[in-house]
Amino acid sequence: MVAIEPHYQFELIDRYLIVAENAKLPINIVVNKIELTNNIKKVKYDFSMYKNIGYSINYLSVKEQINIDNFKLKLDNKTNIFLGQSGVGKSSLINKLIPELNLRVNEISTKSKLGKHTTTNTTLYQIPSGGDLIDSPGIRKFQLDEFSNQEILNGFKEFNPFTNACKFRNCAHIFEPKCAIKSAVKLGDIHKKRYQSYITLVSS
Ligand SMILES: Nc1nc2c(ncn2[C@@H]2O[C@H](COP(=O)(O)OP(=O)(O)OP(=O)(O)O)[C@@H](O)[C@H]2O)c(=O)[nH]1
Ligand SMILES: [Mg+2]
Ligand SMILES: [Zn+2]
Repeated sequence: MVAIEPHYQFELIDRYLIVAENAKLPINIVVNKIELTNNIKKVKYDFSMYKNIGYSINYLSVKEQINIDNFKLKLDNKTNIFLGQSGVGKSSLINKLIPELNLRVNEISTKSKLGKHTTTNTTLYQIPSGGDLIDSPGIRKFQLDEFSNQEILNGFKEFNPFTNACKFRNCAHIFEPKCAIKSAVKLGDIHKKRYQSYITLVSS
């Protein structure tokens, strides 16, 4: 889950995707507080990169009740976990979906636009009609320390069809010649931003 405020960051989204892909979980990307943008076209353009990979993007406003009922249908009778930066509205959304809960939520800072780490524990709540919602604390620095470079690569699922076509079997897709991933980036089959994100994450 990301939001217009605090403003979404692609590298952070990619970190969440790596975790979820490696856990082999079905993924929904949620963009909350959509009523705060005056340029929805730009927002949709930004997320077209993820849509083209095959992720489903859900534009919501918990505050203005936009798209909530539609989104709820995707959660019914499943166990769902909400991951995202502090202040994006995870607890607010869960409150909207299970109104009798009344979870604590908190204004984001007017100055930094960052959340205040209101939720401190990961807790599972049952949807009365079936299914569960798991609220989690917004993680300040989402580290991938325990992930190998191969696992990071697996998190970029659109790279997968190309990896066998590299000249070197142990290609890391960074400095090697005749790298199929790099060719795909040049041809526009892999988005430049995603490739840059991959390089940053495997080098850190
Ligand atoms: N403008 C606007 N504000 C929203 C929306 N959804 C939630 N908020 C506000 O965003 C702030 C943060 O919401 P929380 O639900 O506490 O965020 P959280 O993701 O649970 O944050 P942590 O528990 O700190 O990880 C609150 O002031 C909410 O009222 C929305 O759709 N639009
Ligand atoms: Mg919370
Ligand atoms: Zn390669």
